[in-house]
Amino acid sequence: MGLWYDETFDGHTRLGLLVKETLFSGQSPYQEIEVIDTAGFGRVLVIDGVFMTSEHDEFLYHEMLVHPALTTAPSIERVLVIGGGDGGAVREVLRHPDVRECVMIEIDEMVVDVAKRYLQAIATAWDDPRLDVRFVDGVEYVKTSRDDAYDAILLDGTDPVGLGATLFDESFYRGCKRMLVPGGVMALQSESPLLMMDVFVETQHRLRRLFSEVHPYMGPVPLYGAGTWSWTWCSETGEPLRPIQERQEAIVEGSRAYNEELHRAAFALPNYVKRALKL
Ligand code: SPD
Repeated sequence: MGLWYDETFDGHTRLGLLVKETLFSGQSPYQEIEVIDTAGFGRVLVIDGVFMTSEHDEFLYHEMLVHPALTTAPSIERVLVIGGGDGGAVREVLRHPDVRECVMIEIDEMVVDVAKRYLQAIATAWDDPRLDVRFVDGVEYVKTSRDDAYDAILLDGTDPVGLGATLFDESFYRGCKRMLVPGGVMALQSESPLLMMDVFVETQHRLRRLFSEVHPYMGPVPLYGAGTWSWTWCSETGEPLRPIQERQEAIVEGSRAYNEELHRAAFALPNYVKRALKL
């Protein structure tokens, strides 16, 4: 039979991974952190019993969080990532040669330490001189940061329960908007419409009250919530389907998932989502 690790999504659905070995298990001041080596998904980071990222499918999540925003923002010299302690998002940000500075705000230093030790296949950009990692609370950071500080902001948080819930607050989004330059782009992970429709819809409503342009997009991430995942592109101006061609071409080369067609297709929403959003 072997040892299985199950994540229970909503009390009546779970995903189980066959564990070859538990590589790390520890308690930080904030959360329980584990790294398991699995037969199907390679090494998997688990926080408070929730699968966060896996060697096998992390590219599907991180490339789609980062590149729709960074190929469409007018400028991407200064980029902020909030969360993302596994390092996958900043790795993708720093593939863009136009990025001059990437600040990553992660509350839990242990997540980064663990990623550096056990998730080297995912977290490959720690030594990039453009990266500035700060271990502070994202909510506090946003409250105290200056206006117009960033060209693009990426929110790579956990699910909206416990520690991660504050990264879904309207006041937090308002602070992020204030930190964006005019025309800047924010993208965030916005949960699974299939499994967490209420959270997805409420998130869209909060964002729509703040930004003129709010565009959810979708893609597969087998590790999360029954496989269907969403992200949301937000800005005051512009639109997500007008990527800057040279920037996009440069990043498609070398991406495992992201390309021009996928960028366009991801913003085509299925009817059940359009109806839920009254689009
Ligand atoms: N259900 C898990 C959702 C996790 C989303 N963020 C993962 C962080 C990966 N960098």
